[in-house]
Amino acid sequence: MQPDFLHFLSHLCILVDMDIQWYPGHMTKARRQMQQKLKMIDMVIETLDARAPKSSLNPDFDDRFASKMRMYVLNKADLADQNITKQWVAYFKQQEIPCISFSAANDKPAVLQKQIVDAANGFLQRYRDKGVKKTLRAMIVGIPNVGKSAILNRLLGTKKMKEGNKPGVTKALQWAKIDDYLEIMDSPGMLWPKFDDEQTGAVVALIGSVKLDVLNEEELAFYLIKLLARSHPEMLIERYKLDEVGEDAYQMLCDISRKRGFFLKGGEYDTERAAKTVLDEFKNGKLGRISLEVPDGR
Ligand SMILES: Nc1nc2c(ncn2[C@@H]2O[C@H](COP(=O)(O)OP(=O)(O)OP(=O)(O)O)[C@@H](O)[C@H]2O)c(=O)[nH]1
Ligand SMILES: [Mg+2]
Repeated sequence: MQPDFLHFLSHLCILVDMDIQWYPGHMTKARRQMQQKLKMIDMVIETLDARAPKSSLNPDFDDRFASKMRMYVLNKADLADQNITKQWVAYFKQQEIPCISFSAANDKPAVLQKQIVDAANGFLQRYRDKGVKKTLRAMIVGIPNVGKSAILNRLLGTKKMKEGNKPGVTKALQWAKIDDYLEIMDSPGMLWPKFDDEQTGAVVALIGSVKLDVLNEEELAFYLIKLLARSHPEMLIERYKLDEVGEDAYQMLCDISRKRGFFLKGGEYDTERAAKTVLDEFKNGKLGRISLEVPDGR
């Protein structure tokens, strides 16, 4: 194995270790509370990040919500590659899981609301047959920062639910009454105790679903820059006015520091600031529409 690659893998392991330590605490409590409320829930709306539907899919949910109607919302579709998102929607539909791509930032909520009600059609019909108009009660779930609260705000047409571009903003369960016949409970973002592989840890960090310390931020920025240098070099060149994109991620962070005027007091490049900037700009879609995963691989 190339020494460079080993070095790269050890960086990823730092990321993954950190994620494991971050899991307990409020998520354990949230999981217990969600379990208690589950009996009053008819349907579970699982929110995935459209840029990384595979890594943002919590493997614990299959068991935990096995008895409920399920659907997927691929949110932040405005940040993902449109064609790849279409492939993902087709992929989930093939597995007979209702699925819709959505942007809580841009899309009108009516189509999403209809999809939710349609996904529960058989269940609601049984009530209609008895002459009852049932209120559908759903719970929106997903890993942190995928836009659960933002989706509810979009459906409500208000800013009732607290949103923020960092993990762990929603701390408690909270009902959103969309109309007389649809109520959706917001829930805190949930991860699972251990990532299957290093890449999952890195992807989950890139979409802002785990908090990182400074060291990890620089490592993750290397990972992202290497990835983009291969898949979307033109976006790096355009955004950071680079002359060229090379193999050396550290060199590129130096180039970005120079172009942006990020210098430390002694005149050295402030690569820490450049790393933060690249990660933030990716998270907010400033580099362009980028999907990190396609249905049959990354
Ligand atoms: N561009 C874009 N940004 C979005 C979209 N949906 C949500 N956001 C932003 O992403 C960030 C996270 O959204 P939240 O709704 O707080 O995410 P959450 O899943 O509730 O997160 P936790 O409560 O921490 O689990 C916020 O800054 C939102 O404004 C979207 O569709 N597109
Ligand atoms: Mg939230």
